[in-house]
Amino acid sequence: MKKTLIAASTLSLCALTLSACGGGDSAAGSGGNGGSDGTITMGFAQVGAESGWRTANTDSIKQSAEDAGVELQFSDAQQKQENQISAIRTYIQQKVDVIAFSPVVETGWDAVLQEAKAAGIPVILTDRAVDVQDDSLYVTFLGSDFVEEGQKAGQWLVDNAAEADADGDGDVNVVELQGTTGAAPAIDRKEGFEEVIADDDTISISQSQTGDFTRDGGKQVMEAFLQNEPEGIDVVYAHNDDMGLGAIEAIEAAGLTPGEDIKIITVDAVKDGMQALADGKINFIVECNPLLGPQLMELAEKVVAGEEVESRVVTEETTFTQEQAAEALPDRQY
Ligand code: GYE
Repeated sequence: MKKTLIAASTLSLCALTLSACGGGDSAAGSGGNGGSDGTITMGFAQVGAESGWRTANTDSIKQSAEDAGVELQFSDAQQKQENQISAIRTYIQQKVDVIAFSPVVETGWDAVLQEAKAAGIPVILTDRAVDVQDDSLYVTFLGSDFVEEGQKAGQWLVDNAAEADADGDGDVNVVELQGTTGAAPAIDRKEGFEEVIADDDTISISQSQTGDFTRDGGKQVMEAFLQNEPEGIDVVYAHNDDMGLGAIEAIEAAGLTPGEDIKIITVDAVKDGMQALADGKINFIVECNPLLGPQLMELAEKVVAGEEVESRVVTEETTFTQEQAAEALPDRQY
């Protein structure tokens, strides 16, 4: 409440004097309140261009900024935390009205977020969460519930365990392709999946490694998994479609049939993944919506205007079987 009052009075002062109104000592709602013509400047520090999901996410943010008349400063960190930190520092120097970013990993953000707070620039987390001591270092977090996504993947496997046991030996042997080490979706998708499969003692994970959310990474790690266990892998659980698509290439190169000899579960539901699902090469996909741009711009406008926003905004998502993918594909936007 106090924050709203302070922010509201800052806003009316700005309206009266039409000054730049930068500065302030709280992260929430005390940014530049837009330029003198009301235009909001947003600095966005993107993770990279590692996957189809990320490309769709970047397109959504750029398009929504244009639609909302938000002036966007955009940077691509090539999956490196130090690049993201220096982009955020540049945005602080430029005195943007609001900073938004999708943190490549969860930890190591305290210092730079304190600098943003000291400069009075509000921060919105999109897509991925951070692990910081002080939650007032960001205003809100817009993105999926990754633990729930992992649970949905695990639940499909529990429900289809008998069918997934392709070699019929009574054990469902899973290999896991993890996302980027230390990233929120990698940590949480693993946790949610493990929690649910723990209920079924026929299911276990024999090998688990990062493929860094890339197609190439998924392919290489799957090749190694197959070398270690030429027989007996029943299921691949990939933390995104791209790694699952890479695994398909490795499985086919080993003379096996993806979707039959080895079942594949992935997360994202981007077009290429949905096509492979409809073609029978993937067995189940948990959706993760990358179209966060419109909600991000709405939140940014509110935050810059000093309005209260929810501290957590969760995106709504579904799941797809092979039949559902074939039906949904023609209208799929990404
Ligand atoms: O699932 C993956 C991307 O953070 C939700 O990052 C995002 C993940 C997405 O590289 O494909």
